[in-house]
Amino acid sequence: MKKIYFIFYILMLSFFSNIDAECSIEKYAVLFNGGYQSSYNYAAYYNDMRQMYDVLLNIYEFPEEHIIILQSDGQNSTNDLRFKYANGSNYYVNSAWDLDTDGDYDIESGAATSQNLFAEFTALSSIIDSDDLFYFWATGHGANDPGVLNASLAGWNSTLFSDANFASAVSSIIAGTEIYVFGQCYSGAFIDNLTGQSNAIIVTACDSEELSWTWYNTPTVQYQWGTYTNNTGDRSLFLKEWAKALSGYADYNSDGEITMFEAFYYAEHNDYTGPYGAVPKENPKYNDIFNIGGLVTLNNWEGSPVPEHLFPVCILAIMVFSGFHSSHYPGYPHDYCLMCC
Ligand SMILES: [Ca+2]
Ligand SMILES: [Ca+2]
Ligand SMILES: [Ca+2]
Ligand SMILES: [Ca+2]
Repeated sequence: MKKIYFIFYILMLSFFSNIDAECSIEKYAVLFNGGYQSSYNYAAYYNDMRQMYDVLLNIYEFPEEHIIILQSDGQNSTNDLRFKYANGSNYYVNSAWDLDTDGDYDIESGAATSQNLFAEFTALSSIIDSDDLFYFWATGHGANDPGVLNASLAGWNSTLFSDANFASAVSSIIAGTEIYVFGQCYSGAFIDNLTGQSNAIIVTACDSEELSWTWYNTPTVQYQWGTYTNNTGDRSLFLKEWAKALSGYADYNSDGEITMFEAFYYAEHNDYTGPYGAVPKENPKYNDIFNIGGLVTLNNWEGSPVPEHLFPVCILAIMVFSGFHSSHYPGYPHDYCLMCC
């Protein structure tokens, strides 16, 4: 009889440890600067990347190992980044691999080709759980493909990732909430392909038939690590405002959280060539068919373990909602955890 009790005890221990693992709410990001070729890989994109990485790492505390960065030619020492002198002539440098200058390389060794991006999505699809947050962000170039609402994201070495192929690749990633941010030209064309992703919020710098814009004529000033308010230096106009919004500028209701909706509102209204700014216009787009953007933030993904006194509630929830996964409301991790355990 004691043996039976012991086996039961082991089974229960195993059960609870599984609950804990399944309740682990984690956040993952892929940051992408395809660059296309060295002559098209403007300093603005590199600066966009450094700031986005800074925001995720230091403000939202994404684990460093959960931020996958594909940047132009990867860890290849060939000069790949184009700057302009004040007289208009170009010069090229090797993009830094250690973006935050802490001594560790932050970018992947492989180049930011469409093939390597596809491989990263495939790898993540077996890691990301249905209670996790997935954040994809891209800067760089885009191509307008034949047909209606068709476009591609440019990768290194002149590779292209079409909107349809991109959506197909990320369809294997099933996270609780997915956020897609595109800064490239014609990026609005990605929205129709991605609306099938569960709990996806899609943000683009421009509409499907529009160009997006960057500063490219501030040759000697690079983005200064950690200074979000720095408006000097080459930057993509929409992505600069998006990063500023997330770094603290967009808390319109002063509740201490910046939702995706707040961030978009700020970025759209402060985009220099946006609908409220100068010409030429880019019209940023926001798609949130699950109506969760007013709740989703990049915070609150600490993977709150279930407090012991709630175990009985979790077990009851499993029995009642067997196989059920609720919509993801990151502002309320405890509520969600009760539903998914
Ligand atoms: Ca290089
Ligand atoms: Ca580093
Ligand atoms: Ca499309
Ligand atoms: Ca707020």
